[in-house]
Amino acid sequence: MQQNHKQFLDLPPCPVEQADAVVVQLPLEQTVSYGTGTAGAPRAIIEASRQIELFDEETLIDFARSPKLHTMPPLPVEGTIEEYIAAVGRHVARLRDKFVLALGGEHTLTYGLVNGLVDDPAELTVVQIDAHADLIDELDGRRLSHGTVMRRLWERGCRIVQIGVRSLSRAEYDLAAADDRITTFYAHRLYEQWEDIIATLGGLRGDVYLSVDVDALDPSVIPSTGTPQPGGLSWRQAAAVIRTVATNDAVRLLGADLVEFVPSPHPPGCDLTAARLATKILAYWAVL
Ligand SMILES: [Mn+2]
Repeated sequence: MQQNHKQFLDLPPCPVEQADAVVVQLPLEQTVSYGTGTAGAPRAIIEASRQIELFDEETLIDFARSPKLHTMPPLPVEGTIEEYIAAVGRHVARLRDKFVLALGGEHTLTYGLVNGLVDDPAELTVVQIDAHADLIDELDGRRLSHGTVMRRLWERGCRIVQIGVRSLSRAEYDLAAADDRITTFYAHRLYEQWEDIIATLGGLRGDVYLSVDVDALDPSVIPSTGTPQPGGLSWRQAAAVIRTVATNDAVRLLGADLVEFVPSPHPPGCDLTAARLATKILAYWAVL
C-alpha cells in the first residue's frame, strides 16, 4: 500500500492490519450549494494535525502509544456521485473491525460510509451534529446530495438524532416532528434542552454512527464551511456531545465523519480547529 502520503498527527505509519482506527480521506465536492473548497479539507486537516500534541489532557490518551492509527491515502474522486458513494462504501467495508474516522468532503459521503459499515441500517442510530437537517427529498434535481443525505438514511431505516439544527424547510420540520425515528434538538433551544440532549445521547444503545458537519459549530469557532449559519454550538458543547456518545458503554461506535470543512488560509488556526475536532473524536472513542 502507498505510504508516502502524510499521516494524521504526523505519527509513524502503522500497517492497516495492526491499526485500531483508520483515518480515511474523501475529497468529494460535487453537490455543494454555496461556498466551495471542501475538496481540500482532508489534506488541510491532516497537514494541521501535525501541529497537535499527541497527548490529550482531557482523556489522558497518548496517541504515541495507543490507539494505533493508520491514515489511508485519499480515495480519488471519479465517476458520478452515485458511483463515488458506492466506492466509499467498498473503501470502508473492509475496515469493519476498525474504528473509521472519515475526513470529507461534502456531507453526502455519510450515505456511503454508513452503507459500507453496516449491513442493516435499521439497526443503526446516526447522531448528526449539523446546522441543517439534511432531510430534503430532492435538492437541485438530485436524490443524493449534501441536503438529502439524512433523508436517504432515514428511508433505509436508520434512527437519527440531530443536534444544532437551525436551517431547514417546513417539509423537513414536519417530517422530523411527525416521525418517531427522528429526534431533532434545535439550536434555538440548546440551552433549555441541554440536559435532555445529554440524557438522550447517554441513553443510546447498540450500534451508533457519528456524523459531524462542522457547520453545527458556531461560525465564531469554525467560520470556514460551505453554508455557515449563526447561533451554533460552542467548542465545549460540541465536545460534550461527542464525548457523551463516544464514552457511552452501551454503545458500539462504528465510525465517524467530519464533513463540510473548507480550509482557510486566514486564519490558519481554523484548519487546526478542525484537526483538533477530529483528534477529539478519536480520543473520546479510545478512552472507553
Ligand atoms: Mn450537513
